[in-house]
Amino acid sequence: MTEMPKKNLDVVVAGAGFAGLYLLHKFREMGLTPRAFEAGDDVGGTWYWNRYPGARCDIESIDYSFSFDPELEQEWQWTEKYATQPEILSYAQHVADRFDLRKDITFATRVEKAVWDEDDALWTVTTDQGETVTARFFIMATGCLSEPKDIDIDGVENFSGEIYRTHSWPHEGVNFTGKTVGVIGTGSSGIQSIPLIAEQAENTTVFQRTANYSIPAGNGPIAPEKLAVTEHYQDYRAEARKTRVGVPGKEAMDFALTVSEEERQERYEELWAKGAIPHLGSEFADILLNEEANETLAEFVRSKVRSKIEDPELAEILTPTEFPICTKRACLDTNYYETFNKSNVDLVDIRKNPIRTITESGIATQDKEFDFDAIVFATGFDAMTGALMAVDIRGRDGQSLRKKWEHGPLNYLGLTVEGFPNFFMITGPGSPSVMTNMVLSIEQHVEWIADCLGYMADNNLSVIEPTATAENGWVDYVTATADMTLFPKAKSWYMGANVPGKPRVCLPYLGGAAAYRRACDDVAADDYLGFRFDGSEGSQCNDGLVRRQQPDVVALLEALAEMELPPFETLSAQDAREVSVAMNAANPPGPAVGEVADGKFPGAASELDYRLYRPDTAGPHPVAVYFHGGGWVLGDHASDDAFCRDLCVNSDSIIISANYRHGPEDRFPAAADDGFAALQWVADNAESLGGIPGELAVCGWSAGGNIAAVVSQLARDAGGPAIRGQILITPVVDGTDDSPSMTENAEGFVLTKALMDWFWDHYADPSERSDPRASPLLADSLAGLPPAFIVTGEFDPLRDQGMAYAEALAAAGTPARGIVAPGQIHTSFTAVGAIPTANGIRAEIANELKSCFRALETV
Ligand code: N01
Repeated sequence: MTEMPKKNLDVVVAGAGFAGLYLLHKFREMGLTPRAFEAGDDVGGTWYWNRYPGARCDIESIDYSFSFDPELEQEWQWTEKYATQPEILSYAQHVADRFDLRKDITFATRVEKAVWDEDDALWTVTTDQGETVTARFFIMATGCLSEPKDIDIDGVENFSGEIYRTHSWPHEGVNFTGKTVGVIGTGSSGIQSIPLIAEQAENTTVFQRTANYSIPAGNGPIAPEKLAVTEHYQDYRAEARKTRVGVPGKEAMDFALTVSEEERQERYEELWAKGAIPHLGSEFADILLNEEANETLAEFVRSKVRSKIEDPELAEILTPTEFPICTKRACLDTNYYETFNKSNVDLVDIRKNPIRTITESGIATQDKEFDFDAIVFATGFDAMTGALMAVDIRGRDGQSLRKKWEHGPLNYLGLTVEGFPNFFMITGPGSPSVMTNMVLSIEQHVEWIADCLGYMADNNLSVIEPTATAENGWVDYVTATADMTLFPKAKSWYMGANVPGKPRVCLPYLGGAAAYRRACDDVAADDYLGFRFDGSEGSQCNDGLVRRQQPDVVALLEALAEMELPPFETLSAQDAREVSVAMNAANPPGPAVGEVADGKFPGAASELDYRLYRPDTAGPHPVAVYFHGGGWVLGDHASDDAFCRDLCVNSDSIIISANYRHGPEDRFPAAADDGFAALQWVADNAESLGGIPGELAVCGWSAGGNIAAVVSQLARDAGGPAIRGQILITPVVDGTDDSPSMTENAEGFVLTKALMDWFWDHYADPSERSDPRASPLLADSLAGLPPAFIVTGEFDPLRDQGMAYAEALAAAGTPARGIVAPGQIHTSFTAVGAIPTANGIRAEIANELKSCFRALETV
């Protein structure tokens, strides 16, 4: 028998699904007094409520289970690749019984209100059964997909037949034999249930608004190789924690657009045969970032869908086209498409023939009236925030969570909310949650909170709350992460787009489980960065942002750290070049241009290579001579290929990437001399190259920015060629620089101070570094130079010298504009495809180049 709840508790938990169960177990282990309130009559959460026919998990059962207890892991045997709802519910019940958790759960009781009492530092929690308890901590463990979306179709109340909703299916089941059934909704719930409803019902009519991407689950007994992981479960779990999705598997570093069509198809066939969705979007690194790459997978799935449906018209309606694949949750099915080949199954495309109303006898669309014995609504959830906002949660000064989240769920780490002390969410918005294996994410949250409460106990701290700075920083970071992906392009529940009037923000954090875990761990390791604590001995707060670089930069830095490559400066120039070439080969390609042509030009001492990028528009075009980066040691005319393509397309200009001699073989001023020779040769040959004579600019990145700045000065001093503008991207302009950015960003951001020193050592003697041909900032005069646009990154050692050059040019009367790109590093700007958060700056660079050319202004 359930014991009576204690009135004064350490923790109140709302929900007894997987999250609530583990919280109770964990807190008990810590010697705390927890109590959970659960709206259902039993444990299980999602798996208690969603009992519709065909309900299964779309994460394989071995992955979708707790890892916190090795004995529990070993004693539970899953029977199928994808467990059914009843089996998962039995598992939850087993966990509850095994750890004797029911005695701390009050069933059939919903938390209605929770109010923070400032004076006593306690939460007062009220239930729908009229019960009130107080607790130091209040935790919402109510799940991401538990609050149903309201039915937003008129006339439901008029229907005289049976109404079913997939999320709250009758426990006794439903027998559709001999019945005429209408099903509205073709998300995961609809796609799973429709084949089984259609097996029983006399006639089934499916109302589809948006066709979804679904792949066959290939369900059956667990494959022997998967079963084998249970022999080393803990290693397998450790591997899972290092992944984006929380399931071990391939997370590719290569790009759909760089491999051959043949390889792509082969890999997609393998994915299809696997019948699993977690790694669908990570088969190639660009699938979720690049529409063209995404389209290759989407089209593959479409062709499979078409091949399963006999009637071409039906096939067309069922073929998904409206959103990039994986930007809405992909579905796993068993005979979904095949079901539409049955003569007693109909499909109504409600985009073309919208539902007008539910009538007494069925559904009236614009064109037709349908009579049904039963209607099934598989219309989804008010996801991620719905269940949290269903409870009236009041923080400091009576502030309500509903009000605070009016425009989107402000939160820190998806775990906490500023103004709501001692309040936690499990898998809340702002955490990866639904993008991952939920059980793994639940465990991570429970363990992080438990550690945090342990830290508070050890340090006599009683109240925790995130700061506004940390919260705003995290929300921005989550948004920036989403913005670099294709997710905002879909009207999905991830984006809050399925519920009318809901704010459009990306609800989950899309950076993946592993990156998220690192962020949470970094916060804890840094004295709980971004949290304020109060306790008997006073307050403490280490305020700040857990992630200061752009999300793709963070991901890049983390990936590089994991590779443990030897620093360039510890290698010989030759070895460094080889590593650099190998790294370059792994980069995503740039966009297609009209023409790429290689050729030779006379350098200052010998013939040198160039690569010309011509736009796909009618010429002649203005021309920019481009100088690659690589510290005068690495790289060549082709090494910034993707960036040159991007610049060519976006500026509608010819880009001529000219090589130059490198150190240590050819030291200062060889590179500068070759740069000037390239400029002269292009100016002299503009017309034959397809350029507009006189419409000439220079551009360069890093050491190439140095050469572009230097040749601008040389051309001024030599009386030509005339240059319309200089575009300097994180340029080296001062070999004597010891400004703050050189110290602040000395390590950790790819270009280090040590590497910069190594570059200089390979290029110019210390006595030569003050020469303006090495350090253009140190020139006697910066007047009369071409207008300059200088871009640097916030975390670039060369940031301050770049900005100093912009200021010095402007002070000398040369038009100049400098910008520091927030959260970017030295290598961000040329990393087309790999650093999408720099796309905006790349567009600005191209625009600046375009605006240099007078000819274009008059076109
Ligand atoms: O809900 P959904 P779900 N008129 O929102 C349609 C998880 N889950 O319950 O796409 C007509 O995906 C709506 O149309 P549209 C999983 O994460 C997992 O199926 O908005 N139609 C859509 O077709 C999943 O993503 C599992 O145009 C209306 C459907 O209803 C999430 O839960 C199983 C409509 C809703 O699809 C939600 O899935 C089940 C209207 N007024 C669920 N309103 C597994 O583990 C909505 N629709 C396998």
